[in-house]
Amino acid sequence: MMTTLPTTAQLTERARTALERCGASGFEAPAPTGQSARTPITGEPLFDIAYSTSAETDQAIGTAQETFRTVWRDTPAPQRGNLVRRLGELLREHKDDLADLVTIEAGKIRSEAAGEVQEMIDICDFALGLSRQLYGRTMPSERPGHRLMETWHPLGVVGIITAFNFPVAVWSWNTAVALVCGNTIVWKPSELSPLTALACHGLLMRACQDVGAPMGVHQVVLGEREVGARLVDDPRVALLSATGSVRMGQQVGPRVAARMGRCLLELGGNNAAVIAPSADLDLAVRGTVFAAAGTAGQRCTTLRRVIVHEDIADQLTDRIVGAYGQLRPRIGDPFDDDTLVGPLIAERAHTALHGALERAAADGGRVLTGGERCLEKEAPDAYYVEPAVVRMPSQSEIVCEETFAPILYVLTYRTLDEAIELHNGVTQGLSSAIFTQDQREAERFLAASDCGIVNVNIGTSGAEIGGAFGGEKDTGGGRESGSDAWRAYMRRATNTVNYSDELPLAQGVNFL
Ligand code: UN1
Repeated sequence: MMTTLPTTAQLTERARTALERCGASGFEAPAPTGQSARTPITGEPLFDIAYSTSAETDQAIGTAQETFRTVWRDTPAPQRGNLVRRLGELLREHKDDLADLVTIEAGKIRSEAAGEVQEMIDICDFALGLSRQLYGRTMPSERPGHRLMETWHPLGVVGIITAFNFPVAVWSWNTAVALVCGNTIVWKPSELSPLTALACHGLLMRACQDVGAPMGVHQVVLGEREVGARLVDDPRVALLSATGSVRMGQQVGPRVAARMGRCLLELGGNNAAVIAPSADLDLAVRGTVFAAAGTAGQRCTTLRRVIVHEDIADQLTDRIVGAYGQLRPRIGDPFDDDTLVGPLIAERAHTALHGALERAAADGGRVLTGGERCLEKEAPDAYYVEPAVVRMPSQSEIVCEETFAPILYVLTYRTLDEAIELHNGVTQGLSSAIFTQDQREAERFLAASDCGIVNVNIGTSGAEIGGAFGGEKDTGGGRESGSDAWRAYMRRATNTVNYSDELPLAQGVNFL
């Protein structure tokens, strides 16, 4: 490691400045309540954070519902778009402030933190355009003098639960789209990233003031799972959009369904890349290393499995291991421009990494590189690790699990059918890739991968906001962000309008 880590005092000051500039203030030194904002850079607490009580959460949902009913649902969509346009401007102005907070709270390296804020700006642009394009269809009616059409209407209060790893972008995908669709929002961010949430809220409140929108359109509630559970169980929350683990989704989904609410789930992935004999190995190596080791392996789109043809397996793994060697001196302070791998979010991620490597070894896996903890002396409460590559003899149980840490399992195949079977042989279905120059192979994979995202000659992570984002199977089936994902945030009404002076019944039925 070539640089020393910043101190917690320096990070606290940097966070305070960014928060104030984003319109969030009043932070105190951490009290011994345990309810504090922390930084994974040093593993130490930054500020005291007060969790929302059940009365406060109840009130937040009530205010959001009231604002929906009295103002927001009747505000024309292009005017709602104007709020999102202003938010996009403020995000451009405060890109560095928010990126600072993302680095401080999630440990992301600078360019990835800035990239995350860029996704927010992009979705605001997208949602602004969308505010004039919430199209319904018209269909030919079977009856004369009748018009058959669909119209789309706001749902009500949208509850958003987000994870630490994309603390601001996932909120913005949901919020920008939900707002132009006419909904109001109650957001419960991860308890690991309350500061970024308060900064986003501050900017959105400023945008509301600037354009004359009601501030009640957005509420933040802070806390752990009990606070999220209130959103899950409250019948006033029309749609619950939740990002996190499969386990979380398995609890949330049935509870929301039991009250006939709507759910949009974006859960874990176990993303794989098939690397075929014809692959451009330069692309394959770069694509693999960024997708597997970027964000310290903590994206839901992180590449966790490489399925490589046996003829090129040794060559490819040697090159990947070589590239990982270049990462090793660049693990550390995420604020340093030379750093490529920042810290894991917390101790439990390190424990999970360690446990997974042990299980992989027990299944006959060979650790080719990585897995060691770094900077332990400098920051005993922070968890920096060398990204690991493990050659596996088979797709054993541990390979089928999502370990939220930088471990890349390498498996080999002989026929494309075999590769596809391995690829689809896990319960998650988020993102997938094939590296090949054979068009037939690429097309076969595009059709056969059972994931929500299927790429050719590009890694599994780093999706653009223009497409619909999400996955199948245990990943939950939800779609967020671009394309027609907006439909999840609205309800559809089918309308038949009779402009004739007869009342013909459908299907030719005669009655009275
Ligand atoms: C996530 O990790 O929760 O495709 C979202 C990507 C990012 C979003 C990841 N645009 O990697």
